[in-house]
Amino acid sequence: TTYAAGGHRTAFVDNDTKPNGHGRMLRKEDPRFVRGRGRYVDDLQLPGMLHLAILRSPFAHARVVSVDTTLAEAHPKVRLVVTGAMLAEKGLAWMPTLSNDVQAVLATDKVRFQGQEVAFVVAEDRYAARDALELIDVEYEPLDPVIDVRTALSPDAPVIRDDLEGKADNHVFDWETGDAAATEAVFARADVVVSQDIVYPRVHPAPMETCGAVADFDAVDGKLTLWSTTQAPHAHRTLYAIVAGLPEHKIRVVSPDIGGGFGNKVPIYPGYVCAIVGSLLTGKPVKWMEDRAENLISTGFARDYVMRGEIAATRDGRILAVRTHVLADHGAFNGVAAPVKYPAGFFGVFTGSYDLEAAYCEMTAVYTNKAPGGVAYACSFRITEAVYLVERIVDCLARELDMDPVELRMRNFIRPEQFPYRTRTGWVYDSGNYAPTMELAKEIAGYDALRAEQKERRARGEIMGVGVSFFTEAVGAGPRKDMDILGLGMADGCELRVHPTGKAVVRLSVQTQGQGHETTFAQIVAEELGIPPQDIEVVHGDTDQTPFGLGTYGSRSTPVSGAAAALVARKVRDKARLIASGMLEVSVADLEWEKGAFRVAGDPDASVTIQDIAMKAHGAGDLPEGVEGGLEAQICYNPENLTYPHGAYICVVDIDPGTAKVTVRRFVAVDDCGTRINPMIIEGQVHGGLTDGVGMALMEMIAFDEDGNCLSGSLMDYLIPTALEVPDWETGFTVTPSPHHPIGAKGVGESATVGSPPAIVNAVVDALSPFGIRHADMPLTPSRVWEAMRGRPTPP
Ligand code: MCN
Ligand code: CUN
Repeated sequence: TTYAAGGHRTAFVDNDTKPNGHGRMLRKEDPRFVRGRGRYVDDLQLPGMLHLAILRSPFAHARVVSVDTTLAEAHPKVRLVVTGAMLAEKGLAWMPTLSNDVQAVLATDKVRFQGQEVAFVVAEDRYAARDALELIDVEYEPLDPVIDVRTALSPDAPVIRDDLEGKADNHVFDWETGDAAATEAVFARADVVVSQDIVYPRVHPAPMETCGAVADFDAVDGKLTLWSTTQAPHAHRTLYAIVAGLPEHKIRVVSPDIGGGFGNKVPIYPGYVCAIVGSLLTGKPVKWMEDRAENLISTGFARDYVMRGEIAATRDGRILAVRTHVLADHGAFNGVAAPVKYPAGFFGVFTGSYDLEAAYCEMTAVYTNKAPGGVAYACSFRITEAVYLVERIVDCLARELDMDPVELRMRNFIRPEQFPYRTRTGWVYDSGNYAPTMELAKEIAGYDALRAEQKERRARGEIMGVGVSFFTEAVGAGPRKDMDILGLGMADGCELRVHPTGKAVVRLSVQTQGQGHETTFAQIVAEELGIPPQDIEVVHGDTDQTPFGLGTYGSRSTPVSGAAAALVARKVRDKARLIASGMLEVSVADLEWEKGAFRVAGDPDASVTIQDIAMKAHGAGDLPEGVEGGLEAQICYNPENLTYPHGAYICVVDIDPGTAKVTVRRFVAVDDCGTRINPMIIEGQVHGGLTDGVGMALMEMIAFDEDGNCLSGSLMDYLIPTALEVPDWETGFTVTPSPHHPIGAKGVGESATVGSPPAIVNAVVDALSPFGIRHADMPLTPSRVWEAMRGRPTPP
């Protein structure tokens, strides 16, 4: 259901309109996908291709005593067996992670999490490779594992990373932001202080397509081609170049169609490196494709923050300060993908959408015997955790003050005239206008009526809750002065070429995983040049064909590459203007641009279209003096700041008193991502993110037993929502353009995943308030809610 501003249900807007620029438009890529013609990594079949399978550790923590590969090597279809010791001889047993740690490609000394890579087999087919894994005999000497993040730093905890020189504990980093003393002073004089322990459990992005790669090393020209499931082809190529010592022009990384990324495909996994080694050693193309269990157990997890939130306020509901302490579980290797300057991602925006006097966060990150990762699953670089923290704790305060949670938020919003607004932790919010967004959500939801209904239902013994959240995100990393991944600055190239007949090709460094870039980037160029989006081809995901840039994550494609696409189109337009002045024999100053054509001011009949100009640029005859032939341009865009989208969400839940099952009855999401390029795609992004939110709030958790066995290695154990678990989403929008983005657009890809979990949990806690409950940790499964209703602590 879609609502226009003002809260009125709109008739379904025609999806078949063909906007010559921004607007609703069916996705150009979908004819391929709905016909089963997508080209994914696993679809690739190369002549002579071999298949790779990885042997993984059954233990969370164990010494590797010996690895015997004799029987596996004797398997008739096996071409190669590689162990950690063999990689160590070539100096390839360890690789850098995206956060300046190192991670074992194959274990040499110890295994440090269940599912860690120990050896690999390359065989003639996938089945033989898998069979041969069972012929490898590994002797382990089990060690005590560190599973509970709260005891990881105790003096008697086993040291996980004894590979690091002089490492005598499981400490990764300490980090702080804000002003501890100022915050303490505000807390000391506040009327009301509320504190709450809040856990954001470990979850997993679980994209439909697991991770994989095909590596093909051509020994004759010395060139490596790697088709891989990557969200950042250029960054990956440079890292392979550095690790392997190959020049970049001898490495081509191709990211073909990707079946969902959600951050899972940002890191470089040992499997990619194994595939490369496999191809180098066999001289054949080698394919590696994870199965579901491998994906869930061994690849990039998300969240895993144990937080204590504190909020200080006046009695009449003026929020003064927020303070938090966080214990961050980073698993066995620090594989977090975050800009170097931000070891805790953008968690610093935990001050939320509120105008505070002070804020402070203190964080300790530790190693445990669990899979590495840390930033994934529509995280907006840890903003998901930050928003959850502040939106839960604000709700706790509302309860304490006996104040309506919407009212409390409205009273404390940063006001429109305060933008650009510098937060107490140093982030500069570019623009925002929060109250109208919240008002619209209230109106669509019929908030006051819902509260009246809740009262009636309670009187009848029914359990109904209404939850609210309001978020501000920081998306679109760079600028490059502040942000880099391992020294690579976060700016994006873009190239645009208009062919003689007026068709165009735009080349991007970002890579779609389902977000519809082939459509929206064509629309961005169409809006600037007036060439129909159908006539603009988007090329991405191939380092040989696209300019350098840092890739898709943190909803940065529209804020960074989207800006680059608009500016490169304007550059082409500037050149087109020069050519048009020659064609119309007037000075440039006399030309007016009207989407798709230049016309002579005051002479409506004298005009040339962009297509005419393209032909002229390539055609016979003279161009104005100093103008080169061709109609193309390139750019490298370095954003001035992040963009700060916001949103107001309202969730209605019912809880079955007999089974404690939570049903999300309604969900209203009003998002503000500035200028909207394709509203249909935005709605799709929001629907997906809200569904993620239902999963995290009610169903999903990567759990471990005390030995470090991962209990969530299949989709029977790791539950993800389907259409059956979610309501008919009700969405609305407001538009507050970004002042520094050339078309005023802000990112939106992760907004709903960030904003929805607190709304759902707030609704459940609201429903349970008659039971005296102020907080319960996700996922709010029936058993957890059942225990909470009986005043018992959360079961594991
Ligand atoms: N868009 C728009 N107008 C805006 C903002 C965005 O029309 N003002 C459109 C964009 O043009 C793009 C889409 O919405 O087609 C998302 O844009 P953006 O917010 O820039 O996010 P990215 O394209 O950088 O996508 C990344 C983001 C992240 S980080 C995760 S995680 C996530 C998400 O996108 N993973 C996804 N959404 C996903 N959707 C799908 N289908 N699959 C994933 O793996
Ligand atoms: Cu952190 S998940 Mo998205 O940024 O690729």
